[in-house]
Amino acid sequence: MGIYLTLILCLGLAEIVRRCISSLMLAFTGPLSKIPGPFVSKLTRFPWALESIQGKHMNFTHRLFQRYGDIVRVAPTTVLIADKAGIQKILVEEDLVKAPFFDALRLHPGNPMLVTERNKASHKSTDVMSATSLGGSSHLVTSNDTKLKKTFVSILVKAAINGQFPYLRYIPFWPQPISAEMNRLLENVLKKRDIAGQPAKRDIVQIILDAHQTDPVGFPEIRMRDEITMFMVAGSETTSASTTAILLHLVNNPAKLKLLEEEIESKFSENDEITFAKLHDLPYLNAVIWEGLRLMTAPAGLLRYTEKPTIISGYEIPSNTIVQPWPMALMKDPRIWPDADSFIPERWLGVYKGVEANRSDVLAFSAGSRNCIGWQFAMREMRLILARLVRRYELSLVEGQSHERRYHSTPWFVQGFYKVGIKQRQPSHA
Ligand code: HEM
Ligand SMILES: *[C@@H]1O[C@H](CO)[C@@H](O)[C@H](O)[C@H]1NC(C)=O
Ligand SMILES: *[C@@H]1O[C@H](CO)[C@@H](O)[C@H](O)[C@H]1NC(C)=O
Ligand SMILES: CC(=O)N[C@H]1CO[C@H](CO)[C@@H](O)[C@@H]1O
Repeated sequence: MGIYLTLILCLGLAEIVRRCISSLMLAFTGPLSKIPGPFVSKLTRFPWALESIQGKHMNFTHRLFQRYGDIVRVAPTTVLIADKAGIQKILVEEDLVKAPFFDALRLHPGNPMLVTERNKASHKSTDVMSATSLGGSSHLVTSNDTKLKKTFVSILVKAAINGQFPYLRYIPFWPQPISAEMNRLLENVLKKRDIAGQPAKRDIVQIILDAHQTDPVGFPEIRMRDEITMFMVAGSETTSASTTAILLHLVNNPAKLKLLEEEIESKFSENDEITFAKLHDLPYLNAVIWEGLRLMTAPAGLLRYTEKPTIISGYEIPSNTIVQPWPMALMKDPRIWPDADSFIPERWLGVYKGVEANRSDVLAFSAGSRNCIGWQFAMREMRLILARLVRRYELSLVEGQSHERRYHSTPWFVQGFYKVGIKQRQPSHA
């Protein structure tokens, strides 16, 4: 008996020693050891994992980049990149695969989904742009129901936890990504489809349902349900948070809001005239949207992965490293944007202080083969909401509100909403 116990203890000890040595080797030898970063981050990913889960890492990373430069090692095998060339290389030129993190984001373990697919897949053939709506969920943008928003945000938060600590979800009773509330929402969408399903509705839900009907084996029911759920989350919380952010900047900059009002009123004498098609080319409206996205819609979860050694931002990155572009740094980089922290739609209308703004530097929708599949859809939706709101109401600032946000896949407001004063406009001609 004693001899077995001793043997087990020895083996355990040997394993601990082996792990310590390999952690030390990883920390202090090889190409990653040359990348600047906090000392503890060389040894453990815990501090970074905690920051990511809380979604508070914007301040943290801001300090890191100021201290260490454009490339920082935040965990033994995770590197953040803040410079334009480096980010461009990761997302576009090398178009690196998504990190293993995404495997853990599946709503049901083992069940593939578009968003979590790691390799460049044929998935982009999905004809999302021909869709006209999200299937009844986009009314969330104007809904006052913060409970619903919380349901969506909770999926993003759980995803962040599962991504960092994938084994947790196998603990009995550990909350699963899809809550009962989310399931209820999905059931409602599917039920409505059964009743009203006759006319050919070209929305995203229908596209997914059709995919299941055409190929029930290759695209089984569970996949269909997961994809619809994911589209509801990916499409509505993001669009609503971005629209809110743009409105926030408008009411905080009344002179800019006035210019937008003038543009909308010069083009449309009535609210009903405002349609997707007519909104496409309004210069100031588009400028306002891009500027709002630039300031507030930096995604935090663009994790990519090296499968072979790659040079990024002047450093050799070995294979099997997570490389994480940090768009917030780029989108507010004073080297790229004059008056980087100010809301200046004019920079999108021509040369501003010697610089011409470039949409490629606003990574709200990411870039490369895995960019946002719904970005043009979201743009159309935001144009419509903003134009109609501005046409119908006088908007004003409600003072004293928190602007605090958390960043998971995309940002969200801690208080769950941002209030804007509204007053019905007087008809312009009596
Ligand atoms: C303002 C609104 C939106 C923002 C800021 C946004 C942001 C993003 C970002 C940053 C990514 C890329 C993640 C990465 O590179 O790893 C992404 C991917 C995605 N988005 Fe959006 N999105 C928005 C609206 C939408 C809408 C309306 C839809 C659906 C119609 C949608 C569906 C998706 C899907 C399915 C992906 C995954 C694509 C892939 O994995 O290849 N998004 N989104
Ligand atoms: C909307 O929600 C806010 C915050 O929960 C609440 O104060 C307000 O009364 C609600 N408004 C309406 C019209 O329900
Ligand atoms: C905008 O940036 C992209 C990507 O860096 C670059 O290819 C393009 O030439 C730029 N456009 C302008 C007008 O500078
Ligand atoms: C760079 C950055 O995000 N700074 C923020 C850090 O946190 C404080 C308080 O929450 C904000 O006011 C800063 O803007």
